[in-house]
Amino acid sequence: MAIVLIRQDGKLDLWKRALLDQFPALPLYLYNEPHPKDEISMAIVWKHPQGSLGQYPNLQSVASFGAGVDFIIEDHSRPTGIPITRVVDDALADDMAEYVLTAVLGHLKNMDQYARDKQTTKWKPRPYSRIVDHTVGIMGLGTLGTHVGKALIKLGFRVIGWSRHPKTQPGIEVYHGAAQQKDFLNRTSILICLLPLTSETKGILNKSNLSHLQQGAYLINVARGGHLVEEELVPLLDSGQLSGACLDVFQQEPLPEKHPFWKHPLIKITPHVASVSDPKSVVPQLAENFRRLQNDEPLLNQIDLDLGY
Ligand code: NDP
Ligand code: OXD
Repeated sequence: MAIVLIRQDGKLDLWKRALLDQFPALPLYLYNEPHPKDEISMAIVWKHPQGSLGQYPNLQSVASFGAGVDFIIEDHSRPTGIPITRVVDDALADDMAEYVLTAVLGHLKNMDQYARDKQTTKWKPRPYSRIVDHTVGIMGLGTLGTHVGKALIKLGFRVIGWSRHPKTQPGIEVYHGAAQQKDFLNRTSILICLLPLTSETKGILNKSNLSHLQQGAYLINVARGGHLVEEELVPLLDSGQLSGACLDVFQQEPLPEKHPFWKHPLIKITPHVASVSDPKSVVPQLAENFRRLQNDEPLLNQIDLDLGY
């Protein structure tokens, strides 16, 4: 039994070193080096080449290097029914909360506008809003959404959430399911998307749904680019239905140079860095799952294969 690491973003060696530093005996191969395909029982992947999982006849589990698994679900070359695991990690959740707090507070105090004013040496005080003026709505109240919600509550924000199943979360009024989506959106002045990308959530940030938000609402998408219908965003900004958007994820990454989002003054762009898996912190759960696989024990952080998250 052995592990193959598959990612194409230049971080393969970093992860290999991190795994072997903490677990020197792990039988580990990189996908772009010669390796015995029939020995591979676990693939750890991040945006791997689609179809590449089909080369491993004895694959027993696929692990995501991150929290999301959409790119694994999409790869139908993997053996059906094998467990898929994802990262659940305190550092990842803290990083996400810090990113979202930065975006939210920057929006309240017009920080993007002042950055633009600086470029034209414009001295122009602008009206700002306060924490008490806002209701933050979090779409996707799972591991990360809940952690972000708690951080916002600590600062005094009114926080509401939306999930698939009914749930109680102290300090957060939770809406659930399609039937309550509109009521949730109606109350929201700052929307944070922290949903997994699935067939049900694809395109959920569309003109119709975003039109239910409070007039002048602010959008923060830190989930996946596929949630946003990109061509519908600019008209919503230009009409004033949305006052701005902070986007960390895009349908195509890197965002193409000619994409209209780059030049739009009300769109803040970051290059998929809201929270990045930290090898030191994440390696123990990956190694533990390999141990469990070898011992035929249930794996940590498995997704529900039917729901796709
Ligand atoms: P979880 O699986 O813990 O939470 C997902 C949440 O979404 C749950 O509350 C779930 O509801 C809800 N949900 C799923 N489908 C629906 C639906 N159809 N209708 C309503 N609610 C739904 O995921 P995480 O919090 O760990 O991560 C969320 C996403 O964040 C990841 O999938 C990834 O795409 C993204 N991410 C982005 C990063 C970045 O740097 N930009 C970094 C890390 C993650 P319920 O609780 O009822 O099941
Ligand atoms: C993740 C991500 O899913 O970084 O972990 O997007």
